[in-house]
Amino acid sequence: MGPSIDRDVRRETEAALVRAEGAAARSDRRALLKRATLAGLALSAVGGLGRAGETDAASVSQPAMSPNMSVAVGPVQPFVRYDPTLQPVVPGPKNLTVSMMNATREIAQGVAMAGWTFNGTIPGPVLRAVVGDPITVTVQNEATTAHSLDLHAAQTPPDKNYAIVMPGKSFQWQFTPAYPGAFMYHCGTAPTLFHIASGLYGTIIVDPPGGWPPAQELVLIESEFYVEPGPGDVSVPDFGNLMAYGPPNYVTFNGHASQYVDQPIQVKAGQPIRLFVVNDGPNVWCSFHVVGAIFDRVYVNANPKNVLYGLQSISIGPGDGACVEFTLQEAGKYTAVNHSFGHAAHGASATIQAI
Ligand SMILES: [Cu+2]
Repeated sequence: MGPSIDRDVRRETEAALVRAEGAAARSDRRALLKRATLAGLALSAVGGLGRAGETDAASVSQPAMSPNMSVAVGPVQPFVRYDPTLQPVVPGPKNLTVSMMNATREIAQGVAMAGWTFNGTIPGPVLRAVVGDPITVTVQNEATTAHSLDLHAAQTPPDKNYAIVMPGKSFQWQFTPAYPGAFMYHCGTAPTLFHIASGLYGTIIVDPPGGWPPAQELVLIESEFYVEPGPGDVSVPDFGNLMAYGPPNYVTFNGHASQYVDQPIQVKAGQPIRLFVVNDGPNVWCSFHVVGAIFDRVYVNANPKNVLYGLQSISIGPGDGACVEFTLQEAGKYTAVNHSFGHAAHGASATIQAI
């Protein structure tokens, strides 16, 4: 663990501990400290948020109550299947706008979670660009808590361009992606763990110069949810369980535990499939496999220079991505899973129907 990562972890943990102070029932501070210490986190100044340059994230919109209460419970939005089809892109300048919004959405059949979203959906919209595109990013915070946008496709000082954006404010910056890939984006506001688990995550696909050969292009974003009962029939993110490294309640592809089992992803048999898989975590590893298929080619991080052949599965850690290419020669129902089957049993399963 490098010094800067160590510092980030410590900062997040400190902020988390302070936020948790008001949540006496579930998030006893001493227990959290003990768990954090057992986890080997160096806590030089637990509860101390006064260091220069680190006060903004922690001091805004941090009511003295459970962090769970900082998600706004609203009416449950009607379920809409997240379209796994990847839209094509052409090279050129791009304007990418994301807006943070409160929303209460279904994450599994009959389970609605009050959370935070990019553009109203969990995951946020799939963004796509090409290496060399000049990209203008606009971040609009329409939610009620301070948020930010961390774009893994960029190389930029995070303290400058992954800035905290206050509710009602917006922020704009530019970058030009240098590497192709299937990248995560997420809110980076402390505690990042809580902001990702509350729904603020998505993916940006950066194509190589010249693009990819024709194929049926799909995207699956794995993430997991940790929830506890909230007001009424709505669940809320379970901050205590998150901090305790507890098990997730649901592991999902594209934000819903059973959407592609209930409504399979349809593809054409005998024609190549290119599937971008991004693991947005926040914690769980993905051993991605398609039952009945072998990946002809796997591109680590979805960069065509990182090619592997004939794989049964590909390991994708949180905050990482891959591109898998395969062809389903015979019609039938094939199942994409996280082959760590405890996670498949909790929702990381999708039916791909070849017709
Ligand atoms: Cu956030």
